Amino acid sequence: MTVLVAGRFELDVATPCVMGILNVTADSFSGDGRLDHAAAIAHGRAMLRDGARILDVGGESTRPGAAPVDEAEELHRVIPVIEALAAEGACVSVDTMKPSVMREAIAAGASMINDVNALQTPGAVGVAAASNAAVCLMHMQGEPATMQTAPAYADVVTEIRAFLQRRASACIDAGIDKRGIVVDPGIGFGKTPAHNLALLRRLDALAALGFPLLVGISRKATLGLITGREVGERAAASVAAALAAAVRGARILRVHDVRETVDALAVWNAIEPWPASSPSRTTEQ
Ligand code: 7PJ
Repeated sequence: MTVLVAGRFELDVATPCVMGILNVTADSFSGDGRLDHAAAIAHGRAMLRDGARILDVGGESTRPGAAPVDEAEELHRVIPVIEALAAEGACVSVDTMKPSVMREAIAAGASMINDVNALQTPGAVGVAAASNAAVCLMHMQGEPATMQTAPAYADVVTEIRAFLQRRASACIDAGIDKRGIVVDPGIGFGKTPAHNLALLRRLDALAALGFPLLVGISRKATLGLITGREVGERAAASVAAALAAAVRGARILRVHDVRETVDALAVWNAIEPWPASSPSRTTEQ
């Protein structure tokens, strides 16, 4: 499966592409949150210029221990940003767990729902099915407040693969277009560094589900552990991890450092084209 249908877009994911992270938060773990709408919109435009194919707009931090954000505040943060960037022709994803925010974001022009809770909140699947937005189904063990306390799996790859298959089937049964489903192992969401590395080594097993695979490891703690670097100094580590994920089958890389990641993918692609490689592009229907 090489085309992802997301709202009015058809994204060619035969070659890996980049999703730029646009946090409209005060407490993002990576320290890049922007509560000011104009600054967030400007950053979104810059990521598009740098080669991002999708902008992932989020108003509620899901980092371990983050404070929840109420619905009105989340809407206030993300809707103006989504509206502005979608109106300029961007393929915008909304990073939220709340069905009401999903609905408003789609009305504002979002083409994709990125839910770290894999649309398990009551009402979420219905909102997605009633739209033509793509969905990213991410695995998380536990919930953000407590997920890093004691993550445990009998077999992390098998369990996550089964979970993603189950959620994708539930979405298809509810009427969501299977060409709009993306799956994601959820690096760092109820996982130890060893779990994260095991998943990255076996991404092929998740790619085999047949849905485009999204990986988000940008600036995460596992990279800090490996390099000893603070969160603001993990760009090189993030690019290396994104490239390794792409080589193992990831088709969408969710990153902060868009330009660096796009360049790294382009160089890899020039040396060692991906199977059935064609220039990655997005067409608007
Ligand atoms: C992820 C995400 C991820 C998806 C965050 C951060 C922490 N969504 N939202 N996958 N991580 N789909 O920005 O690094 O890995 S929040």
